Amino acid sequence: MRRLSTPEPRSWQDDLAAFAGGVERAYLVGAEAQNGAWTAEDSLKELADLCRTLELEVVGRAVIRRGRKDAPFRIGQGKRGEIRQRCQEVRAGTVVVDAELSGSYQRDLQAGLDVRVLDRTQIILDIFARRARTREGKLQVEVARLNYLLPRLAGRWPELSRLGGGIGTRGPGETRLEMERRRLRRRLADLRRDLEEVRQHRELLRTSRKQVPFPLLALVGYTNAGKSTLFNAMTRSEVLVEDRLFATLDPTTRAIVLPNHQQILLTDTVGFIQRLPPQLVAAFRATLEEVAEADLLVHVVDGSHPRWPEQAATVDAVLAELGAGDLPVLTVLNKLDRMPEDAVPHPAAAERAALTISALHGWNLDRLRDRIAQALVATRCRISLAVPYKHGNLLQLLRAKGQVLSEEYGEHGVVVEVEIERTWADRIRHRLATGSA
Ligand SMILES: Nc1nc2c(ncn2[C@@H]2O[C@H](COP(=O)(O)OP(=O)(O)OP(=O)(O)O)[C@@H](O)[C@H]2O)c(=O)[nH]1
Ligand SMILES: [Mg+2]
Repeated sequence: MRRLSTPEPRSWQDDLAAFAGGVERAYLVGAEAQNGAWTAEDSLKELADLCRTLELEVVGRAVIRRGRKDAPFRIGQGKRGEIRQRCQEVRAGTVVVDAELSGSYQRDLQAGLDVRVLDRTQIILDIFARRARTREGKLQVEVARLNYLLPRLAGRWPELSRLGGGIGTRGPGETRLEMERRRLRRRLADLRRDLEEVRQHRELLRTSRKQVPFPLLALVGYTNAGKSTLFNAMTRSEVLVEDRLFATLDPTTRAIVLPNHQQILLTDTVGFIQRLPPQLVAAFRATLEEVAEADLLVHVVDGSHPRWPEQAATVDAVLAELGAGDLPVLTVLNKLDRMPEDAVPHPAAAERAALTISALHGWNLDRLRDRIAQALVATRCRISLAVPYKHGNLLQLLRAKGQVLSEEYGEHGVVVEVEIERTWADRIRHRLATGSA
């Protein structure tokens, strides 16, 4: 078995490269009463999928009891002995815990179990690191990983830190830790600066896209629900589709034409998951927030997943957190081909889902296109606005984004009656009110 209590301190670059290559055998440990209706077993199944995405071979699992739902994740001595023995029997070199651990508890467990211990957050961060393709995606993931690592640096060099005990002295351990922290903070500052540059460039692209008078529709949903498959089917593209979690990280946008000849932009986005690590939400906020700029969301749900209502509720919660909670949503239950024909529909299905489809087989996609066109009509409103002459560009925007019904030229400006997307009406009203034309 691999020894882990190596005295040689690992640098954070080693951590970033921790999974590069090699199949490892992993033993999973979950806790009861995890998250609302999710059972420990459901959550462990998802963790197993996450591990497989990293080519970790799952060779066993255990569930620990927890007194209270919000109690910290702790493995008692007896259970530790059991898990340690199981790991030896199944030759597992890694234990993956279905929780986020503090650095000190992770080290404590590692010593007690005599195997490498990883937590759920690390697994998700590593998947994101592998999946990131664009420069922005890569920078964001690295920021998230460094933010995970920073509070966990202390105690990494226990042999050395102990030397730095005396008042006024700075032992070599402490110095090493401080050095490492400084290095990390400097790196974070560099990354943030690079990100800012990339974002300014993207902001330009976004602004120019906004001049295009097409409604924007974003596909959102739980990871592996079939968003990219649907995106490909509707746009005849070949975005990466995989039976793996978080296949898509970087958003892709394409134009499509609806049956009523209306042209729209469709965006494929990153999937969500329960307990999405906060470091990732923070780092990806800018990308994720673009979802909030859509005119309509199509929420793709994997209807063949036993926990789809919980997955859908998770997606609702993340959307609300991103400020997209009020956008109009069209929910579709996907993977119709996998749903048993005689299954009794889930009570949530009728009230939530507008349509049942199979993105893979192209079933009901015509109906989906019609529903999208209808929903887009419903997102439009008729407004009358007085636009001062100095805001000529807003007048142009109104003409581009909406359908102008009448224009009356007065002394101070033009009174325009227009039919337009609600989101655009709000944006233009806001710009008129603040004078930020
Ligand atoms: N049986 C069946 N499988 C489907 C259907 N739609 C998608 N899939 C499969 O589901 C898996 C995930 O599909 P993706 O399109 O990559 O899912 P996604 O929502 O983009 O996932 P992430 O990018 O990871 O968030 C793939 O193996 C698809 O082939 C469907 O209608 N029926
Ligand atoms: Mg995808």
